[in-house]
Amino acid sequence: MLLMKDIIREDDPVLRMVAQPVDLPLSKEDEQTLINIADYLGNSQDHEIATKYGLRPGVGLAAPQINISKQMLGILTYDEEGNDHQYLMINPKLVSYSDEMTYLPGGEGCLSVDRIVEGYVPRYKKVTVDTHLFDYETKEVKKTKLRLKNYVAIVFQHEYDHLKGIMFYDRINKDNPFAEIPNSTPISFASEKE
Ligand code: UDB
Ligand code: ZN
Repeated sequence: MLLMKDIIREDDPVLRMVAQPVDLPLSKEDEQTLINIADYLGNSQDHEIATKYGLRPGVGLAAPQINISKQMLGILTYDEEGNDHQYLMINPKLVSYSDEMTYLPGGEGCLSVDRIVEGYVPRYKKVTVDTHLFDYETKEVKKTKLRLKNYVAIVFQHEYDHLKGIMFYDRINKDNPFAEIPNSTPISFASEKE
C-alpha cells in the first residue's frame, strides 16, 4: 500500500514535468498504479487506517505525485449535495469551462506540500472533461464525458494541474494572495480540511 513516504514533495522536479499519455489497453503496471491511487484515497479517509499508517486524508491524487509521470489521477470525495464522486481517470482532457470562477475561501493544500500557502486559487466553476475512466471493480476502461461543478471541479482542476506540472500556489496572486477573484463565487460547502 502507498504511504506518505511514497508521495513526492514539492522540491521534486517530477512535479514540474508534463505527464505522458497512457497507452490503451492498460498495461498491468498502469492498472496497478490506478489501484494504488484508489487504495490510498480510500485508506486515507478511513480514520482507523489513516491513524495507524499516518496518512493525510486525501480527496485526490495524481500519478506524478507518486513519482509516475503519466496522465492518471484519482478523485474520491462528495459534493455539496452529498453525492459521491469517485473517478479514476486516464488521459483526461479539460475540453470546456465556464466563464464563472470559484475558489475555496480557506485556500488549498496539497499532499505534496508540507507547509501552509495562503491565498485564493482561482478555478473554473464548471468544467467538461473527456476522459477514460477505470472501473476498480470490473477493471474495465470506458470513454466518458464528465460535467463537474463547484468543489468537485476544484478537486479535478487541482489534480489535472499536477499532470501539467502546475502547483496550486502558482495560481495565487503574488501581490495580493487574497485579491478578489473576478466573476467568482466562493465555495460555501464547509470543507472539513483533513
Ligand atoms: C487533499 N484534502 O487531499 F472538504 F473530508 C487535501 C489535503 C492536501 C488537505 C490533504 C482535503 O481537502 N480534504 C478534505 C476536504 C473536504 C472534506 C474532507 C477532506 N488535496 C489533494 C491533493 O493534494 N491532490 O494532489 C488537496 C485539495 C485542495 C483542493 C482540491 C484538492
Ligand atoms: Zn496536490
